[in-house]
Amino acid sequence: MQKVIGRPTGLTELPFHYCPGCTHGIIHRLIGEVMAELGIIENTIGVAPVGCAGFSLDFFACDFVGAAHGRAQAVATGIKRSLPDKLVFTYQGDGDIAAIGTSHAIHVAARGEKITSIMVNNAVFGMTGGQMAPTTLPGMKTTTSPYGRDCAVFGQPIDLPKTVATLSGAVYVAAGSVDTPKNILQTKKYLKKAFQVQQMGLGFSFVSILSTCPTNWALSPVDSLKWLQDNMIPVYELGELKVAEEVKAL
Ligand SMILES: Cc1ncc(C[n+]2csc(CCOP(=O)(O)OP(=O)(O)O)c2C)c(N)n1
Ligand code: SF4
Repeated sequence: MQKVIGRPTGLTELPFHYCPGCTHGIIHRLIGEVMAELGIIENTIGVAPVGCAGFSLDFFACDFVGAAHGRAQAVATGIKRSLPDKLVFTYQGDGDIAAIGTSHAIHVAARGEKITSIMVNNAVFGMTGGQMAPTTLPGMKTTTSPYGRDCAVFGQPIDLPKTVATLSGAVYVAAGSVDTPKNILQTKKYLKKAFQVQQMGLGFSFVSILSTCPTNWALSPVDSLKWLQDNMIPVYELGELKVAEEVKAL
């Protein structure tokens, strides 16, 4: 029988060990496919911090470096500046890039570092047990906000891609989701364009992706997708949030 679909060459053979229904694996697959289609696996270096997102370094077939919590973009900056011909990307959770790593997220965008950052937004700190993150939704119950996020005390969620889009060195900013086949395919297009922007040396490219955490949301995999659709998509606008003039020609 002819094999019509298989694991993309951008991924290693190791089976994912994420919780059932966790969409980190879908996002991994998209990045693996994009690296294979662009023919860049051998020339790419990924950087992952800690968190469930940090497990990614086992799964991608390119070179990978582990960084401290929140510091992936600083490490990626150093790698890219010393090896400018390499394609360098970071793969970070929202708790990582929008909390402890916020300063890097702002400054790499302001400086226009020629790297690509991918933020996986599941609205909580996943690995450590589902604590409230800067991305936690208003009223959302987490292990550290058992009565729901009180925005009068903790402020409104940070929509990081929108903030990054205001900075001049960020030339491509997109926000995707992996809740439906349509959104998965759309997110793949954003990821591909983000890598192409880096190939062209145009500036900083950033893709934020809405993702599930069924374990910490205490929902089934299917209910998690529905929860993401009903609660996250109304808060976090999807689409290409910034396409600079030089990127439009791509
Ligand atoms: C300096 C430092 N502070 C705190 C931690 C504990 N820690 C490990 S993973 C993590 C949260 C990761 O959450 P997120 O970035 O949202 O990724 P996810 O697990 O959801 O993929 C934290 C706080 C750490 N390892 N190092
Ligand atoms: S804890 Fe959440 S983010 Fe981590 S693997 Fe499980 S479902 Fe995914």
